[in-house]
Amino acid sequence: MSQSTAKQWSTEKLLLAVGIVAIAAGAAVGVSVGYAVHYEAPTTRAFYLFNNSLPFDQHTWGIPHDTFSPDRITVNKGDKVVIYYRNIEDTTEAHTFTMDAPYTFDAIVHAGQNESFPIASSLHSASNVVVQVNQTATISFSATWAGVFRFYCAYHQPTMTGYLVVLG
Ligand SMILES: [Cu+2]
Repeated sequence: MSQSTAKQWSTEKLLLAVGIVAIAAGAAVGVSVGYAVHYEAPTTRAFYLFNNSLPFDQHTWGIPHDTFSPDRITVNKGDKVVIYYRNIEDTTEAHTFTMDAPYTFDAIVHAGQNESFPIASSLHSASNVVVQVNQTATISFSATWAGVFRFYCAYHQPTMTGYLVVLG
């Protein structure tokens, strides 16, 4: 009896069993780490946001060629969001960063291409900030509400639109 049992556990089966146990253990560790990361304390998440121009004729297509890059910002509820918004136009075209209720933000607009240049303007609890060519804006707010929220450029609709995804 014991001999036949030993026969059943051939090297191949033993390796298979060890493999399955290893995969199961790995998955358990992965899930545990996933939960630990998911429930970690709120943190500050920084993003660099740019305007982008797609290479098509706006008059032919009847829509602006402007878009956001990136056009998705994903955070956890409770995070502090900091967006470094840059107008990298090669023409004298302004863009806005605009959000609808419930989100508002604080924004500091810098006159030059980086934050060391003198401040052009400062906004508190704004829902719209205009950034001229070569200007940058530091936009910050807390991700208080979970859900999917549109952010957009008021001058280039409907194409220059992005979404803030707040995981609850
Ligand atoms: Cu725009």
